[in-house]
Amino acid sequence: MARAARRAAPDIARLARLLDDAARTGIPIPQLAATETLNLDDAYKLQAAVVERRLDRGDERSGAKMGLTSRAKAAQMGVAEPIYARLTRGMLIDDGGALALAAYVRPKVECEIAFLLKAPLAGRVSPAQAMTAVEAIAPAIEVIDSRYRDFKFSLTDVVADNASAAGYAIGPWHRPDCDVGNLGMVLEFDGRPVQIGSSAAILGHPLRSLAMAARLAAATGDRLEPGFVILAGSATAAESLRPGVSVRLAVEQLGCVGFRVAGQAAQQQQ
Ligand code: 0L1
Ligand code: MG
Repeated sequence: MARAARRAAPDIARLARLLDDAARTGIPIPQLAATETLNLDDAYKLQAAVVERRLDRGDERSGAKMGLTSRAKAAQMGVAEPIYARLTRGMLIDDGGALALAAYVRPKVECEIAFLLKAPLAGRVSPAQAMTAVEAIAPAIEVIDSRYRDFKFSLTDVVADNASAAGYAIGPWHRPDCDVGNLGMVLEFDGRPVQIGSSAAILGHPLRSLAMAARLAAATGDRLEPGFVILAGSATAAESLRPGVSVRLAVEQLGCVGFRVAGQAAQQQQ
């Protein structure tokens, strides 16, 4: 009987360099899935290697994010469960500050809830157990930006690309004594609503997403540490940024967060 050919191990260091260079230069690359056979484990290893390159340049870990947490987005990608990725301090955009478009390929924003941890979280925990590790809760905007041409990717591509994580802004922190299960969220561009949703769209309750982050961190060899910010995932579809626009997210009971978009995207300048 003919034996199945053994799959060659992917060259994680080479692929990490490709993705990291694309993120640094704003010049997108073709999908890895077109030429590489990556499984989900490979993709998470590649994600860790890409982020490690940032840390080697002096950036610091600041947290983690969950992606594809809304039913619509998961169905669009054909995935059964959300994905996990890493945040670094270099991705932080000041609330009320400016986002320099030139640093991105084709950025979009998402409406999120952020948790600040006061204790480590790992493995299988219930949403209620996850809550005991939360120091504070805030409204947050995530900036996503695919390093692949035309924002086209497979599931393993997007996991390897750190789930398109590219930036985040955090609004005022609140004591975790309000229920974030069903809060109204409105995203405005220049004062006009462009996305309206509820935090209930984040896996039914953002705390479920936090519990899942703990499980996926452990499963992918990562750790959720005290002081980490965890973005629970978007309550709405992502909205593309354009030059000059003022972005503001208002979340019921939690207040607002926002920034201004300055300059032009790297691709538009070529
Ligand atoms: O944070 C997210 O839900 C985005 C996950 C990656 C998919 C995308 O870039 O649209
Ligand atoms: Mg997101």
